[in-house]
Amino acid sequence: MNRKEKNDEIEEIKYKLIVIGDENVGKTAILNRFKNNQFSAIYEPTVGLDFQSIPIVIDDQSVTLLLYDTAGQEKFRSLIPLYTNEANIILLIYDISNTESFNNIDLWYDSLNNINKDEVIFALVGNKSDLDYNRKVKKEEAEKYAKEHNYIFQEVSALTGEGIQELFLNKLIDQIRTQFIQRGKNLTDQEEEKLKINLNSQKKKKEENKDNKCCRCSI
Ligand SMILES: Nc1nc2c(ncn2[C@@H]2O[C@H](COP(=O)(O)OP(=O)(O)O)[C@@H](O)[C@H]2O)c(=O)[nH]1
Ligand SMILES: [Mg+2]
Repeated sequence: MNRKEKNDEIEEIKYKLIVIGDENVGKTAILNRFKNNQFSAIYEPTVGLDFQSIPIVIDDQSVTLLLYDTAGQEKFRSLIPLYTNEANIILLIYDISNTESFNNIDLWYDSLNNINKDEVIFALVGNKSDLDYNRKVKKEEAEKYAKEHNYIFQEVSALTGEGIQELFLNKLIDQIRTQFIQRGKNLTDQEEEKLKINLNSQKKKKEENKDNKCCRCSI
């Protein structure tokens, strides 16, 4: 969570979400399914990075989700730290019809050596649930693995959209909310006061703009 202060006001909170996993597991497809189906988002391509920002509101707090797609870095695991720098949410993605992609999740996790893993929300995501007839990774096995490692777990299909809302709008948002509560407790009195002022001004703006909503994702 990056809370940048400027002119005594606390700016919106930004959460950087990144996807990692073998090539072809459906990282790009999952992000596209989430962006295009659930939200009207603004596309902001950046040189060398595919990156998009999505505004959401959680309990009156504006949060911008920054979704980063790999630009082929998954071919070279050693390049991953460049991309995962300052990530707040990491989706570890495998393909349920590809055992190797599941077995490689450990390697992907181990390659994250430049971040404080305790600060990051991890989710293990089994994509291509529509290929159940060709399933190689048992749901129970993956679920158990996720539990042991304290990861959120969700099977999804970027193709049909199954599980996508559950992952992004329920499980991840709940976890962000939990982090707010935990971190709120650690704020100094001064920080807390600033946060309150900022939340009140946001609330006022929201009421003024009630008929002029820019996104459909108020939660
Ligand atoms: N059946 C099925 N195919 C998928 C799904 N998601 C992605 N794909 C296909 O898997 C291939 C790789 O997807 P892509 O998003 O490019 O994978 P990435 O390399 O991890 O970004 C493409 O041919 C996609 O059409 C899914 O949920 N179900
Ligand atoms: Mg891709």
